[in-house]
Amino acid sequence: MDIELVRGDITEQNVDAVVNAANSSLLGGGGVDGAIHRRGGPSILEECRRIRERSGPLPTGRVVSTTAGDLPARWVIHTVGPVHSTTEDRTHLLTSCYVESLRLADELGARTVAFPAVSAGVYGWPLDDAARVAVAAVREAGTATSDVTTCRFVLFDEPAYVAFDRALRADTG
Ligand code: AR6
Repeated sequence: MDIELVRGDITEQNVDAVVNAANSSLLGGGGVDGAIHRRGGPSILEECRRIRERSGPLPTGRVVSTTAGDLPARWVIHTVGPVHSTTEDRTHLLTSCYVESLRLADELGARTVAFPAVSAGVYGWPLDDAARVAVAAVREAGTATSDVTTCRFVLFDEPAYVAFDRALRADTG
């Protein structure tokens, strides 16, 4: 599996699956979540509502998929990153977001997957650590996926891009 870094907007990526940094309600929010629902149109929220009615709130570290509405992708994989904590190590939950997203992408038959820096915005995860955890998780999970050939990290600003670039160079697999 190839790992790519792109500086840009995740809603503009021509990939099979786009990962959304959602919250447990699945009913939308700001950041990546807001952008995906805004650009993808109301069908994504409608599907999220149905999932929510059927299964309740989505626990941290877990994933569900919907179609991608008007986005240039086939699916949106919604995951809930952990809020960063200074008193408790929640790394395993952040790792789970990436591992479970790739597992679900594989199940859907997605070959290309775009990730944002999950938890690195509103949820307050320090950028360098968020990048390190993300890179290690996809490197590890990538060896177990059969269909996914490309994992693209889409970083919205320069500091995020630099942090992921550094993490990728440090973790040579
Ligand atoms: N494309 C790519 N990256 C983006 C985009 C975009 N269009 N917009 C923001 N980012 P965040 P979280 C970056 O806050 O920390 C929402 O309200 C952003 O700069 O979107 O997991 C949800 O509903 C940052 O580096 O996600 C939840 O309540 C990264 O994406 C909560 O925020 C993640 O920032 C989730 O917080």
